[in-house]
Amino acid sequence: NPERLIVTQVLTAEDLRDQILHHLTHTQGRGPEFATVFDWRLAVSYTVRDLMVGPWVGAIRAARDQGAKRVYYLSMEFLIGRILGDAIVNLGLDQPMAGALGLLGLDQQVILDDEPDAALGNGGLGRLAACFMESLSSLNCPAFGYGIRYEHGLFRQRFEGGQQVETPEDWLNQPHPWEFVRINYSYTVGFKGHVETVDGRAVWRPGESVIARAYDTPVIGWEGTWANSLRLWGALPTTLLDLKRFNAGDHTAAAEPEALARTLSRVLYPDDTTDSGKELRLKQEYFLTSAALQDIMARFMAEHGDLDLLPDKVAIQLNDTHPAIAGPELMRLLMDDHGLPFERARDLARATLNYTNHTLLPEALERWSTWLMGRVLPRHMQIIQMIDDDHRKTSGRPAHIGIVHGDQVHMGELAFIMAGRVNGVSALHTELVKDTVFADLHRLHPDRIVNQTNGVTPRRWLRMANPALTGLLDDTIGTGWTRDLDQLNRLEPFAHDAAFLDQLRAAKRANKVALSDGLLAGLGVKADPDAIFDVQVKRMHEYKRQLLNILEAIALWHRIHEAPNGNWTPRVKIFGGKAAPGYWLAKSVIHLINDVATAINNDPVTSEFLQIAYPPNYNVSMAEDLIPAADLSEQISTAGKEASGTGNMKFTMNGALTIGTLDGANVEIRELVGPENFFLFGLTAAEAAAEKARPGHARAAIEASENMKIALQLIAEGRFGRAESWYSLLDRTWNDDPFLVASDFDSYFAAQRAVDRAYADPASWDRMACLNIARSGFFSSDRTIRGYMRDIWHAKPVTPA
Ligand code: 26M
Repeated sequence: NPERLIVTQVLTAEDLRDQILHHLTHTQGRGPEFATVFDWRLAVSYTVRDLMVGPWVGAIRAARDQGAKRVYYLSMEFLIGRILGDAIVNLGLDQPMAGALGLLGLDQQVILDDEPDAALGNGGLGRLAACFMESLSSLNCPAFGYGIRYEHGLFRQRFEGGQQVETPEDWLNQPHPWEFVRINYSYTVGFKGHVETVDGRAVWRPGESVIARAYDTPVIGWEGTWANSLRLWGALPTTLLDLKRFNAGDHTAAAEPEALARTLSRVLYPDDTTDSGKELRLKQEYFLTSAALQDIMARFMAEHGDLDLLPDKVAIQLNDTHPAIAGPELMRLLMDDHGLPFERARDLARATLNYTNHTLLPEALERWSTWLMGRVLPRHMQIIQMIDDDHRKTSGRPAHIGIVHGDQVHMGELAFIMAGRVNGVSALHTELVKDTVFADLHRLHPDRIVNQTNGVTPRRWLRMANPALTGLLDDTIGTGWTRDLDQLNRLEPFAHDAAFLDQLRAAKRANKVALSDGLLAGLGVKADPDAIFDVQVKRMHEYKRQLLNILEAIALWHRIHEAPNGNWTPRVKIFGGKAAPGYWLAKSVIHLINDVATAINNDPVTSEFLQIAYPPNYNVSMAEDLIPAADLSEQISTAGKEASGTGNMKFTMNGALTIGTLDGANVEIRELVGPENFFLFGLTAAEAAAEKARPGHARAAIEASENMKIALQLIAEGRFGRAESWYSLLDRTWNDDPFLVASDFDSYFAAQRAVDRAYADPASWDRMACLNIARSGFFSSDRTIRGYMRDIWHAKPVTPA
């Protein structure tokens, strides 16, 4: 068994050096004296990849040989980030690789930083999919991730005059060493055309089609014994050129089949909430779903061949409604290709499919016009109508709920009705899903909605991103926490151990010094490592309330000015995040933060107490640098709006304290770490809903708050760039304030002053930080995946032969 030999033996630095030199010469085609950082990085990557293949092939073979149930995670986004560092950690190669690179005279950090992020996602939903893939492998759960191999991931962000400018991301402009192209795993995906009836069976004759080609990336689990595949589909034309048209002289039309294929997997849609109703987006969603389901059915039929077994052998998870066309598509395959009657197809599909909801925001719920759906996917539109009619008849539901409303198809309702289980992503969110968006469907199907609180992988977000803290943890409680994060509770006794707390502080300080150096070099911002590092990193959105944070900075700045000799706790506020290109208001907040930063950072009166840094182009790799260096985690969304959050969990396990509302998973974080170790502020979800309904709530709250008034006034006076720039923002805050910035302002400002006082007492702060780490074990995505395996997928781990 050739591929297993390599991993079972212990590799020395010399072994790895030889492999790297081998790949440099024979794969990269370079002599060491001519090699660039890129050449070396590829040689190192191929060396590491070689070690993943054995466990990968072994896992695929074991799952097939044992006839195991497979989990299929369908997601339009996988926000992976870099792969090399994570693979080195999971394969346990840290030590010998450091040695090998030392022997070659290479700087490991330089090599790792050369890898572009795989940024095939917008934010939380895409990063969750990536953490899940890693946990599925770490838990030996046989699984495939299915997604799209976007040529261009999430746009890159620059600031010009403080404003966001987007440029295309181009990660595939260079070889991607982690993927294996599978030219024999190709499926045809059709669009448009018409539906015929042949021998009493519906036959869809698509008017156009593309080929979906599989690109597989192994995802190696902790300790390198199992790897699953992330299978990303790239689009290819079915015919390269319409020769008839070309010869007739119509060269543009001749290239038409190629044009669709070239655009389909070209670019990730950069919205993280709103649905723009675009035909290409619908086509992308169907492209992913159709290719995945054809692949799933081909594997299932080859292994089992008996459709009755489908729910026993296949569990499909829909990451939000983006792949919700899977319901009608699976029914189409079962009815039109396999000849099953509607009811059997429906029952099999429902026993196989599950749906995760990630948001309650009404503007984020996907809807397609029946016109567009009928034109792009005519057979699916028929099946959707059949599903809706059938559901009305069998559930006795009231007339006002359902999938098709007037000329709109509601993808949330479609996903719910076609799913065996529907889940929310935090305890609070799941209750709100039951009470709001799906209240009616929940009444009809009271057992369908379940909770699976999100989690994050501790391998990437602790062991890899925070070597300083990892070293301390390993020395103090052993390494077992890496696979069993609950073991962090062994730190509890050390919360009163002064020597340990000093080491904890030293680890945090080392991370802050490294970040401080980066901020100085990259932005010219002077961040004192002894100041509070106060970090808010996430997509820019009104409900996440970056505006609340920057208004607090303005008010604080004003207070410091009033008493420049006061006992202020020095603070560095760090922001990171992108706005959707068409989200005008979110972009205006970016502009405001940048202009406020310029004014405040250059103010000699306050500069030792308050600095603001907003490094552009926040991404997974930047998160890996910022989160381990944070003292304070800003989780300040309007209660009831953030489904879960996952950044909040990463900060907690890296020893930052949270200032936050009772929203999403903050509720569970606070319960677990203890309310005395969490800075709570703001209205509850119920109070916020009531406040919003009160006419004139914004104006009343502003008038009642001296600090809020001052902050708005300073903006309106033009203290941070031209006042006209901020009119819309100010107008919305005074007159509408839909996310209750004003209502929560005083409570937030007071909580921040409590943070100041707490930070001024290092022993107490370090104890709180220690307890946050010790009690964060619940937020491992291993716990989340075990929950899905038990409650939703009924899947079991597999032992490789
Ligand atoms: C929709 C239409 C067109 C283009 C893009 C979209 C779209 C893309 C991503 C819509 C929503 C998208 O993501 C939403 C998201 O990231 N939700 C977050 O999910 C996390 C994981 O569950 C939660 O932790 C966050 O609270 C939630 O906001």
